[in-house]
Amino acid sequence: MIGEWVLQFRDQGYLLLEDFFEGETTDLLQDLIQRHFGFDPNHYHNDEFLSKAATEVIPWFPMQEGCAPFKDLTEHPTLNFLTQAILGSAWQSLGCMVMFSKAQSRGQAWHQDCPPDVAEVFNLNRLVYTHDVDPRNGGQVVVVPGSHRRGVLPVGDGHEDLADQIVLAPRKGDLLLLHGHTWHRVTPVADQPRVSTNYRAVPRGVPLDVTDICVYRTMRYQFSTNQVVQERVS
Ligand SMILES: O=C(O)CCC(=O)C(=O)O
Ligand SMILES: [Fe+2]
Repeated sequence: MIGEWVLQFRDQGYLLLEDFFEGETTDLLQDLIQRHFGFDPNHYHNDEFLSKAATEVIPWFPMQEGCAPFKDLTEHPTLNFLTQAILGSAWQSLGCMVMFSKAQSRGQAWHQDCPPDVAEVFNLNRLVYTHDVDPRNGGQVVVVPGSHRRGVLPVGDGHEDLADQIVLAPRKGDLLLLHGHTWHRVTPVADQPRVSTNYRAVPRGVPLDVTDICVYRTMRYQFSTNQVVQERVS
């Protein structure tokens, strides 16, 4: 089983495993997330819209606050076994980030979590879904299979449909593995807020700040300095 998953991940640059986590685990995390953000769809104004942002997500780093249930998930045996099978031994965790999208927000534009300049220098993104992504509400994850081997995401519009994309609607308890060079985005979100939680990791020897620069279709953006480090034009 794990062997097939690894082959599929290596080939496709992503792997969606349904019902990977137990309901009890994800319910607890979802509850903590709701408490943190005040998860009330009416709480936020729909017309609050950032016109220039390629991506509209509010982050939370619960492990930095010692929130134990998020840490407990890092001890999940199958998750760790699978991570080691993909990354090799002595892989390192980059912690965890909850990403909250308000109602009527733009999702996340096409991006690569880290620059694809060197094939071996990448992160593994392990995404945990604590509620169903309902396609009627948007927030689906769109990926281009095999794009982790296709180099830099082409310049263009952040939410344009690409010919060979596939659209995923992960459900509560699902695990989505994404290679950091895989082209992916999150479609705009309608009336209900959306959350996902990432646990990123890197193989031994890859710098722990590998995801500090994210590649969008219009720019390379550095989070630590909040700066566009490269404008991309066709
Ligand atoms: O929220 C998602 O489903 C995808 C998040 C994502 O692109 C990321 O964590 O880098
Ligand atoms: Fe991403």
